[in-house]
This record gives sequence, C-alpha cells and structure tokens, in this order.
Amino acid sequence: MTDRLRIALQKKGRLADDSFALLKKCGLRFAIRGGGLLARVKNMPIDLLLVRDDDIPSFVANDAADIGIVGENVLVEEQLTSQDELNANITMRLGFSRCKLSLAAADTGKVQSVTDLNGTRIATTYPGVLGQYLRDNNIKAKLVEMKGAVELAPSIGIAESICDLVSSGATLEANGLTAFKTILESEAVLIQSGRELSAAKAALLDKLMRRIDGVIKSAE
Ligand code: PRT
Ligand code: ZN
Repeated sequence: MTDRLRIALQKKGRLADDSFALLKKCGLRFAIRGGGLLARVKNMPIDLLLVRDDDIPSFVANDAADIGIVGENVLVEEQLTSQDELNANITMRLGFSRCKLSLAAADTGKVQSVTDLNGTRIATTYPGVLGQYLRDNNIKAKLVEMKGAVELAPSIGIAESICDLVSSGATLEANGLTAFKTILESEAVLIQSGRELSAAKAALLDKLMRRIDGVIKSAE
C-alpha cells in the first residue's frame, strides 16, 4: 500500500485549471502532460489522479483516491443516485467553479414558475437532485434524462422546462430561456471518505488543508 497521498482531480474542464492552480499555490510542484492518468508531485509524497469529474466521488468512496476536488453538484448527484450509500463527504469548500442548478423555461411557454410544473416534462442531466426536489415539493412531473445540450430540449419539443447548471446565464439567454428557481448552489469542494488514513498521510493532509485554507483566506 502506497503511502503517497492520492488526490483525484478533473483532468480537463471547468474545474481542472483552478484545481491545479490551487495546489500549486499550496506549494505542490507538478507538471500536467497530455494523456497520463497520473501526475507525481515532485516535492511531496502526493500523486494526482487525473480523471473525469463524474468519477471523482466514486474514486474517493472506493479507495482509489484519498481525497478529491469536485463540483458539489456532482457529489450530491452521486450521493442521491448511487446504489449503496456513497462513502464521500465534503471536508472543505473551495470557493471556485461556482454555479447554480436552476429550473428554466421559455418566457412564452406554459411553465413560468414552480407551481406550473405539475404534469409537465423537465429535461435534465441531474435526475437525482431534481427528483429529490420534486419529491420534497410534492410536484408530479416527468424527468427527461439527457447527457448534454439540455438547453435545446424546449425548442425541440421534448420538455416544457429544463433543470441545468447556470453560471453567467448566457446559455439560457441564447436559447430564449429564463431561470425561475434555483434548486442547488454549487462550488468546488474537497471530498474525503470516512476511512482512516495512515498517520503519515493524515499529517500530510492536515498540512495541505491548512495551506488550502490559507490560500482561500488570502484571496478573500
Ligand atoms: O469531462 P468531464 O466529465 O470531466 O467534464 P464535464 O464536461 O462533465 O464538466 P465541466 O468541465 O463542463 O464542468 C465541471 C464542473 O464545473 C461542473 O460539474 C460544475 O461544478 C462546474 N461549473 C461551473 C459548470 C458551470 N459553471 C457551467 N456553466 N459546469 C457546467 N456549466 C455549463 C452548463 O451546463 C451550461 O451548459 O455551462 C453552461 C452554462 O453556462 P453559462 O455561463 O452560459 O450560464
Ligand atoms: Zn463530467
């Protein structure tokens, strides 16, 4: 069993660059090259596992990584949809990649607010979070699960509204949609399982978390 601390990170995408930058500000020296799944930190016993963001919660839960950096939206979705209870929880909020998971619809359509959702179809890539919201609010609507391009669903006639991530709002606007309800606010988070780490790893993680905290505070 390796005694290097394993951190799962998004390889490429909206979380990747800020995750790398945060770790570099914490003093980790590493180089990300195309292709590889693994990057070794040169000056500390840490390995970076470079994966798709969707795989990060299960990597942490299943002991392929000790900690991970992922969007809270992805963690919560995994928690709500995984077969067994997911052994991965937030240990620190990181303050970047902020976005909202919002319900949105066309200004001209029949859905203008949450009260109009009963009996309609909602397109989403977040069936777990949306399903939970609908159950909690006693709304009976049909989920249309998509893998992407959710914002096109109303115009192609497969749903009356959508539930998707929003940051600037430009995508909604470009598709003639307006957000009418936020069901989850998200940011990048550090996640960890409930498993105990070796004393050496625990000490290193403690040091890393204090540095992350310092970096976040100095940016405020
Ligand atoms: O390849 P991989 O699976 O790793 O990446 P991915 O394509 O699944 O995810 P990626 O890189 O797009 O996003 C990673 C994480 O960034 C998300 O899980 C969120 O936590 C966070 N994030 C922050 C966002 C956004 N902002 C965001 N705006 N993720 C996606 N979007 C999309 C949104 O789905 C919509 O299509 O951007 C569009 C809306 O953006 P605006 O600015 O037009 O509102
Ligand atoms: Zn993804």
